[in-house]
Amino acid sequence: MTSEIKARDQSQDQDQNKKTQLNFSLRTIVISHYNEKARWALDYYRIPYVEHRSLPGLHMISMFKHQASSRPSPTNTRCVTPYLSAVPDSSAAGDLANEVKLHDSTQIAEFLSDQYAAPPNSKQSDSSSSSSSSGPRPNLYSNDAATKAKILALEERFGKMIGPHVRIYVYNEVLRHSPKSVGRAMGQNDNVGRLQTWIWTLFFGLFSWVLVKSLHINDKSAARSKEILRREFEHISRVLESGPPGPAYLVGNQFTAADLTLASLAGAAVGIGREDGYGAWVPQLTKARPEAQAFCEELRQTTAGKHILECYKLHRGEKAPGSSYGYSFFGLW
Ligand SMILES: N[C@@H](CCC(=O)N[C@@H](CS)C(=O)NCC(=O)O)C(=O)O
Repeated sequence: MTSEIKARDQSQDQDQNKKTQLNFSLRTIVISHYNEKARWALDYYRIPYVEHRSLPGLHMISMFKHQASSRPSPTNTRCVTPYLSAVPDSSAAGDLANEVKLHDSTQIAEFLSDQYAAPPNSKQSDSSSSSSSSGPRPNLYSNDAATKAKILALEERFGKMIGPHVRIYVYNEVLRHSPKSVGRAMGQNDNVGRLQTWIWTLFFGLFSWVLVKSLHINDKSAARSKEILRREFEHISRVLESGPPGPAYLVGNQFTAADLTLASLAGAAVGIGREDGYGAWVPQLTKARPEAQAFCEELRQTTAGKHILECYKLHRGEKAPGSSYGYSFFGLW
C-alpha cells in the first residue's frame, strides 16, 4: 500500500469518527422486519446507537412523544417505527434544532449511506465488502443516478410486495396457528425490558386479538399473502439469475440497499433468526405447522431464498460496536 493511499484511508477514518459525533437513538418494534432494516443499516456502517425496543401495541407508549407528523399509510399510525433520531454531541450540545428525525426505514438507510459511505473512487467504494472487512463501507445506493434509481425502485417494490405480506403470513402462523407459547415468546427471550415482558405475557390474548383484527389477519388473507410471496420470490430469482457474471446481487455485482431491504423484509419467511444475525428473537417458521415449515423450505430452495441466507451470512455482521439498549421506567421498560 503506498503512503498516499494510507494517508487517504487515515483521513477517511478520521472523517468517519467526526461524523459519528452524532448521538443516534433508534426506537423500534423489536421483532419488526422494517426495524431490522434500520438496525442493519446502522450496524453495516458501524454507527453506535441506543435501541429503545418495544413490543407491538406497547410501542405507542414509547413513541408517544416522537410521533410522525402524519400517518405514512393506512396500515400505520403516527407512532410508526422505526424512528431514528440523531443529536449532535459536543458541537451543539443540547441544540435540538439540529436534531435529525426520520420515521421511515428507507429514509434512514439513505441518510446513513449519504453520511457514512466510503467516498466515491476510494478503495472501499466499489468492492463487494463483507461484514468482516475494515474501513468505511461502500455506498448502499451507488454514486450513479440511474443505478440509485433502480435500487430505490426495488426497495419500494419490496416495501409493498414483501413487507406487508410477510407480516400477514407470519402473524397468521404465529398468532393463530402456533401454540400460544410461541407468540408469548416474542415478549421474552431478552427482546424487551421486564415490565413489557410481564404485560405482554399477562395480556397476550388481548394483544394478539388486537393485532389479528387491526391487520386483517385470517386464513384467507394469509393464503393470498403466501401466493404473492411465492410469485415475488420467483420474480426476484429471475432477476438474480439474469444478472451479469460475477457475484449475484440484485443491482450490479455489489451488495446494495436493495439486497439489504429484501433480506430484512423477507428474512422471517425463510426462517432467519437471531443466530443468523437478526437483531431480535423472532419465532422460527421452521418450528411452525408442517405446512408453514414446508413453505419456508420451498422459499429457502429458490435463488432468492438462497440469496437472503447469503446476505445474512456475508453482510449482516454484528451490532455496531458501542451500541446499547435503552431502558426507561427504572430500567424496566
Ligand atoms: N414504510 C415504513 C413502514 C414501517 C412499518 O410498517 N412499521 C410497522 C412495524 S412493522 C409499525 O411500526 N407499525 C405500528 C404503527 O404504525 O403504529 C418503513 O419502511 O419504515
